[in-house]
Amino acid sequence: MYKAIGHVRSRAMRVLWTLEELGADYEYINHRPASPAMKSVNPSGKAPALVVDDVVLTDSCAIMTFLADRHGKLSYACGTLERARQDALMHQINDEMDALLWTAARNSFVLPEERRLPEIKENLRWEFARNVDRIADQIAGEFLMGDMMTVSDILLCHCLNWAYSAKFPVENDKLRSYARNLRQRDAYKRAFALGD
Ligand SMILES: N[C@@H](CCC(=O)N[C@@H](CS)C(=O)NCC(=O)O)C(=O)O
Repeated sequence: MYKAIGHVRSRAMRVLWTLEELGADYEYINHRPASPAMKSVNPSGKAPALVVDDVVLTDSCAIMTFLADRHGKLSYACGTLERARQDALMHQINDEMDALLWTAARNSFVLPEERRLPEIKENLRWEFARNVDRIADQIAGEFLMGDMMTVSDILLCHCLNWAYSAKFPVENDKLRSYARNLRQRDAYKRAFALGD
């Protein structure tokens, strides 16, 4: 059984949603990011982590990709062109969405107060709004890559949810309706409900 560690209202949601999509057996351990409990699992205090056979795996994208490969779902096979494209999409979403949202969060409440530069958020919002259309243009069907859902959809939908709560604009109808459909999935709802 997997142990999925980290609060569901953090990047841990990506891992929990992946586990639900795969129908995998797991235990959810609710540790807050940067808490002593989280540091006892991952010394950086960063969430999520996944414990597999007593080995601690870190980084949400690495964990999602590992799980998808292991269960033969939500991913194209290693060494295929589709997989290269899937990995490229993951990097793009990390560069063009996650990084901007995370920089905004760090300058709002994560960094020590004297290190925060709140004025940077206006620039980050502008850049995010520009990147939204770029990602939306790449949605090839019901899912980012067409007919098959992949871990890139979980990453993108999570970043769009995060954008909503951080008040970053997602003014693109295609992207909004794409995310709305993903949120209707039973696996998404089951993972989200872990935070209730
Ligand atoms: N690239 C990592 C980032 C992990 C990360 O920064 N997680 C946040 C919570 S969403 C965290 O634990 N922050 C606490 C900290 O940075 O001290 C991933 O995707 O897992």
